[in-house]
Amino acid sequence: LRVSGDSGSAFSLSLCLSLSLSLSQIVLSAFQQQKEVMLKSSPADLVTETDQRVEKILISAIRDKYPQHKFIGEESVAAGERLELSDSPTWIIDPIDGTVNFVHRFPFVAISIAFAVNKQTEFGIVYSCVEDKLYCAQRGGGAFLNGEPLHASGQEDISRCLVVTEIGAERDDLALSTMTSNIFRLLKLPVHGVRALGTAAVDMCQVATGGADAYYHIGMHCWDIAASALIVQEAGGVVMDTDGSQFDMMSRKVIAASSSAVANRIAQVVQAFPCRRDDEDPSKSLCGAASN
Ligand code: LIP
Repeated sequence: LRVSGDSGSAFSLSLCLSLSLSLSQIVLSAFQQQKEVMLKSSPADLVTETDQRVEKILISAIRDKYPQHKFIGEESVAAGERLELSDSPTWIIDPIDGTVNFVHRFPFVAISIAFAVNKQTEFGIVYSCVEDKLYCAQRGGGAFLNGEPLHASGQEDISRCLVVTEIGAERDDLALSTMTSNIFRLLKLPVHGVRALGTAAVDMCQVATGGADAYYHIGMHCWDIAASALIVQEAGGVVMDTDGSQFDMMSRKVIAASSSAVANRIAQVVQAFPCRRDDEDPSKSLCGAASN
């Protein structure tokens, strides 16, 4: 892997690469074990002791080196920590993306780490532990899979696209009907197919490899996609909001695609159900955005 940039960012990237590789050993040894499963926002939004342990170790190791830096971690936020993306150097962490997969031993689980300064992602890594696939990108430095350069497919014809999305953790009627009708409308375009791996981070990285031509999701969180969004952009892909506006990692709505033509065509077809922004006060009512 080519680590470029100033010594600070190069060291930070090297640090999180070695941390994710060593922490994957904890994920992999727990992967085969029986797990105690806890619920969060819905019966399908799971967390295990391993999620919490990996995040604690990761944040503690980074904080030792960078005590002034800020953190947005999935399980820290779940435990009540305030979620705020400021201009400060901030690490955005999903310790196990694909926790339902992890619980069921479905082999797509990833550690996702992004590093942002002035609200701009400087580098991101997604380590798919069971596959031993390390996706990585530095802003302006390209995207790589296990050290090999990545390039999006460049596909511009929606009828020749393989599209990836997610079922999500929502189980209310509106979210489920919106999610299924989005898939129905895409299949009727038609597109070649629709896939879902159960981890937003690895899903989105398939667009960077060219193995998929688009990914869209409503309801995911910033930690699911902060790293993979940069990986797609650095592989020559396009990332934007499902309403066609500029990508906003806090909006919980995203399209990543091989080209602007495909991204815009998907934005015309998919609708978003109401969901609270990641940086919105949890006590406030759900945000609007029932449709684009
Ligand atoms: C998961 C996402 C996935 C989504 C799940 C869940 P987690 O993240 O990666 O795309 O469908 O509902 O949000 O909770 O495993 O880190």
